[in-house]
Amino acid sequence: MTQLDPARRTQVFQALRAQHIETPSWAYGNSGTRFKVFAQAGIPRTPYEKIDDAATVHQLTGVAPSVAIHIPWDQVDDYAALARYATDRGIRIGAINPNLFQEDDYRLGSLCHPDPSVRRKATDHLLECIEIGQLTGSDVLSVWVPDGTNYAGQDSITGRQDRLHDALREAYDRMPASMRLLLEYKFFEPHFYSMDVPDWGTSFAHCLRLGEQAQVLVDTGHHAPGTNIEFIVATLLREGKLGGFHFNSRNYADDDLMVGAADPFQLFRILNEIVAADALAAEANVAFMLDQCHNLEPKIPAMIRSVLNVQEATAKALLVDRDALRTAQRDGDVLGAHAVLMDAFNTDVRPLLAELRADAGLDPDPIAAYHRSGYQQRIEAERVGGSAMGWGA
Ligand code: LRH
Ligand code: MN
Ligand code: MN
Repeated sequence: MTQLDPARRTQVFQALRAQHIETPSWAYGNSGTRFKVFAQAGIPRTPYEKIDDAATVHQLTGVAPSVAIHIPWDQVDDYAALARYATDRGIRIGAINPNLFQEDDYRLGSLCHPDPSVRRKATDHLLECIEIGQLTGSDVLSVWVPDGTNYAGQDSITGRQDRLHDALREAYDRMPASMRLLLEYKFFEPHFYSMDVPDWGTSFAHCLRLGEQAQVLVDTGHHAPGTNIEFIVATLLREGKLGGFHFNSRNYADDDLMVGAADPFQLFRILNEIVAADALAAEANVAFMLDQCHNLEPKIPAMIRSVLNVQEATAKALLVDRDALRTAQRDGDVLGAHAVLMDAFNTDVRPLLAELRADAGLDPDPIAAYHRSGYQQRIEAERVGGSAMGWGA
């Protein structure tokens, strides 16, 4: 790597410090596949303990100051107290994720269900989550609509879109001005003929109708193989409609593996679009959230690894020589332009990030620091007899 001059180094460090990566409460709990959940030792027994784990990840990495929650998995009696608990530990509550997929009533859908009484129930849940957002100081309602059909003719595609719009409209109109509704899409699963929000275009269309506070959420694992996700990201950024990410890796479907594990180059290409559009800092309002399940690996080190992976991809994207890239692109220098990107991608940014952490008074190696901290031994000793929440229930 060519040595960064001091001014450039400061710029890159500032940009890296400005990026916040949100971890998901559910990734601290036990998870598995539909075949088996392998329980781990030391798993949080309450939403409070999930916050403890998220705060630990933030303490060690310095860039994960918020945790997304999932309702009702993280249901508590007093949400303001939950938010205070988080603040006391140096983090805050991030996105509120409604759960529209675990009720018997939702067999034929939630917000799109043909029966108005089921739609009412699902819409009320969104309203409840908006209230929870207000109580916890969250500014993001992150909606994934698991609805769809399994067979052609099962229901009216258009009718379902109309119902979806009506429900989202009601929720949107209830949100305070400080809140955003992020609409996540997923091309298949749990339904196998049609999903009601299968792609970014459908999400975008709904968000456009709803208004400025509605934006698209890109879960990297929710695309057909071969999809050019960075193209979607660039397009949404142009339209001011990129609300945020659910980062994870996938080899086959919605694998929810650690971000940057399966395809670090894809992650770099995505972050490259973010940096090119100057959308890294908090003011750009792009939420960098993780949405993963650590079925085999220990949860907290896996989460730290994931945060570091996003940070590494971001650092590489920041190292792209934008002037050289523009010149090569303007000159039609195909190989030259590509080489500019690859030079940045092939740079080992780990020493740079170690320096960044040392500057901030952090251990340069957060995973080693975690193993040395004794936290894992402590939670394994303390958290006995706890039941898993979410999928592990
Ligand atoms: C759906 C999804 C969505 C859910 C989360 C638990 O596959 O990505 O974001 O809320 O998983
Ligand atoms: Mn997701
Ligand atoms: Mn998913």
